[in-house]
Amino acid sequence: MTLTPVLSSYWDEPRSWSLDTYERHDGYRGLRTALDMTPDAVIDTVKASGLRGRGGAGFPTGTKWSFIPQDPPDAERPGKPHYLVVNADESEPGTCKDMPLMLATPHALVEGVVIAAYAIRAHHAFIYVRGEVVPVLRRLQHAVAEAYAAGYLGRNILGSGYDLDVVVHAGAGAYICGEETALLDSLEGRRGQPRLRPPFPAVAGLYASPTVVNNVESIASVPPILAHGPDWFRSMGGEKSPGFTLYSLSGHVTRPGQYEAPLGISLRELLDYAGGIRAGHELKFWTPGGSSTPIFTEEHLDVPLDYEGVAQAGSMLGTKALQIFDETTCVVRAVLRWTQFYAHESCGKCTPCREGTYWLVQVMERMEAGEGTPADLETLLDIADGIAGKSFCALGDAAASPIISSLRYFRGEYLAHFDSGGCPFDPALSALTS
Ligand code: L3W
Ligand code: SF4
Repeated sequence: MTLTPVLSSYWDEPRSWSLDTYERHDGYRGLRTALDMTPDAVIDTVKASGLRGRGGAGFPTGTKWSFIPQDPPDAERPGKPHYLVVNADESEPGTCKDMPLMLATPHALVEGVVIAAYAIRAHHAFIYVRGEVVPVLRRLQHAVAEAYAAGYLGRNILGSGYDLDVVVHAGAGAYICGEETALLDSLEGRRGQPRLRPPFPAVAGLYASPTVVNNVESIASVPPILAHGPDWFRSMGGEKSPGFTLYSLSGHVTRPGQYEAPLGISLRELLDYAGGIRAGHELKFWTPGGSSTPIFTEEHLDVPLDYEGVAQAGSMLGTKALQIFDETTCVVRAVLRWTQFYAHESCGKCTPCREGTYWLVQVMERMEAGEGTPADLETLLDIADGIAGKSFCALGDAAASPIISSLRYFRGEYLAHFDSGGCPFDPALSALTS
C-alpha cells in the first residue's frame, strides 16, 4: 500500500498553520459545499463515507451525529440546545497525532467543527485541549480568531444565515478527562470523573443537552469528505474501515513520525516507509493503538491495521499509536512504566481500578527489583482479572491490558527476573553475571 497524505500533505510548508496557506490548499471548500446542503444531507454524506471515530473506539461518525434530535433545538425543545465538543485532550501513551495536526493545520479542525456543528444544528462548539500543550492552545486560539475575522465563524457564516461560536478550553492535564463524560464534567467546571452511560452524551451530554463528542482527527477528516465526496474517501481502506488515517510510529524506528495511509496497511509496510527498526536491532514487541491496547510481537507484523484486522488478532486499533520496542527493551520495565501511569491517572471513583492499579504497581516494582517470587505472576493476573471488565470506565481495562498481554508472550522474561535476582536488562546486573 502507498501512503495517502491528505491531512498531513503540507505540514512541512512554512506557515502551514495560517489561514492564507489553508485557503491556498482548498481550505474551507468543504464548508462551502456543506452550507449549500441541508444538515441532514451533510450527516448522510458522512454516513455514506463510512468514517469511523479516530479517538480509539472507531464508532461511525455519521451515525453518532444522527443520534442528535433532528428538530431545530430552540423551537420545539427550548432550553435544550445542541453542542459539539472536540476531544483534543490527547494523552494516551504513545499517541501523538492530534497535537501535530492542530499545530500544523489548525484550520482543518476549525473547518471540520463548523461543518459538524451545522450538521447537528449546534450554535456552540467547544475544543477541549490539554492545557499543558501551550503552543497548541495558542495556535488554536489564533486560528479561531482568524476564522471569526474571515467570516467562517460568528454570525451568518459565509452569508448562509447559520451562526456558530467556538470556545477553545484548556484542560488541566488529567488523562481521565480524555474519557468523554469526564471531559464534559470538567468542561462544566467540576472534577473530571466518568459519568454512568447510558445516557450517552448524544442524549444528555454537556449541561444535560444533546452533545456530540468527537476526536480531533475525526473532525479534521470531515472537510475533505465534503469537498471530494464519500466515494473518494471509500476508494481508500477497506469495506468496514474505509479511508485514510494517521499512524504514529515512535520508539526504536529509524524515522519516527506520522505516516498517513489507508486503513488496513500493516506495520511491516509502515516500517518500510519509516526506514525499519533502528540499525543493528530487531523488533521485540509493539502496541497497535497506545498502551491501552494489548501488545503485539513480530508474529503480528502483517496484521491489517484496521478495526477488524487488529481485533481478530487479539488487540484493538485504538489511537493507532504504534510504539515500537527492540530487543534491548525489558518488557517488564516497559509494562511497569505504563502501570505506574495508570495508577497515577486513576481517578479513584471505583474500587477495582483505584485499588487494583496501586497493587499492580507494588507487585511489579518488587519483581523488577528482583525481590519477587514466581507466585507473583499469578497474583498479577489475579489483580488484573479483578480490574478488567469490572471497572467503571475503560481506564481500568487499559491498565490490565499490558499486564495480561505481556504475560501471554513474555512469561519467560518475567521468570528471568527471579532467576537473575533482578532485571536481566540492567547493565550493572549484566556486568556482574556475565
Ligand atoms: C449513543 C449509543 N452514542 C456508543 C458513542 C459514545 C462514544 C463512542 C464510542 O472509549 C476507547 C477506549 C479507550 N448511543 C452509543 C453511543 N456511543 N454507543 O460512541 O463509545 P465507546 O464506549 O465504544 O468508546 P469510548 O468510551 O469513547 C474510547 C480507547 O478508545 N483508547 C483511547 C485512548 C485515549 C485517547 C486519547 O488520549 N486521545 O483517545 C485507546 O485504545 O481505551 O476503549 O462517543 O458516546 N448506544
Ligand atoms: Fe476512575 Fe479508574 Fe474507575 Fe475509570 S476505572 S472510573 S479511571 S477509578
